[in-house]
Amino acid sequence: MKTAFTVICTILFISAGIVPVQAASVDTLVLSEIFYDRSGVDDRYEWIELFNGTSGVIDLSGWSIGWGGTAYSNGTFQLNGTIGPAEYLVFGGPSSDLSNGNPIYSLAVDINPDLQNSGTIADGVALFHNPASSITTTSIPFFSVVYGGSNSSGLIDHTGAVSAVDVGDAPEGQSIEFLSGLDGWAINPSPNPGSGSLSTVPIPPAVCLLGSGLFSLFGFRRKMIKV
Ligand SMILES: [Ca+2]
Ligand SMILES: [Ca+2]
Ligand SMILES: [Ca+2]
Ligand SMILES: [Ca+2]
Repeated sequence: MKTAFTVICTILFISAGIVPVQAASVDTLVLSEIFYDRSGVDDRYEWIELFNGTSGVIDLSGWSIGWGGTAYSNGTFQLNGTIGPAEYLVFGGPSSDLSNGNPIYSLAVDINPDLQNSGTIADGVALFHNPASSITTTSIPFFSVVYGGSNSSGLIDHTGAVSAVDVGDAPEGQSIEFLSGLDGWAINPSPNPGSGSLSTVPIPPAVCLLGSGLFSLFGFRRKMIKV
């Protein structure tokens, strides 16, 4: 009966259109978009966007970004501040105009050295759940993206294994964007710093869980009365 109740709840939620699209949901802090190749000089126009897919505020002081061609530790910077649930934040610049999507920076920092522009040999950007000062060539990222041709440099993913190439090389003026765990990364011809299509993992149908619990309690009491 409890299972039946859950099934009924699920049907009700689906029929009411309340069940969100799972494909765009993430449940962690992720790199959500990277702009690494402007039309013209890249310096001071590159940016990295993060998305908080959790239901809580994340203190970014324990997190950092690393990037490079041969290793993520070729360049690093320390994040700071906080990022709220389902919030996008953009780091980099500090320049902002139409050529790089008009970003508004949470942390205006000249990414130095500049992000690699990929090509036949893939490059990578990684999010570390460690301070920047501790990042080495062997640090395992919390989340990463490898973009471009072949990953002949052996950049690793969050498992510590050599990463697959996540997405091709974005033409200048375009970005690479994380769409979700299922859809992965894609080249975005219209960079959208500070926004996107990601959402947090939907809250379990609390009403159903509560209802299911009450049903159990009610059923239990009925049994008690019978005895
Ligand atoms: Ca660049
Ligand atoms: Ca360029
Ligand atoms: Ca720079
Ligand atoms: Ca975006």
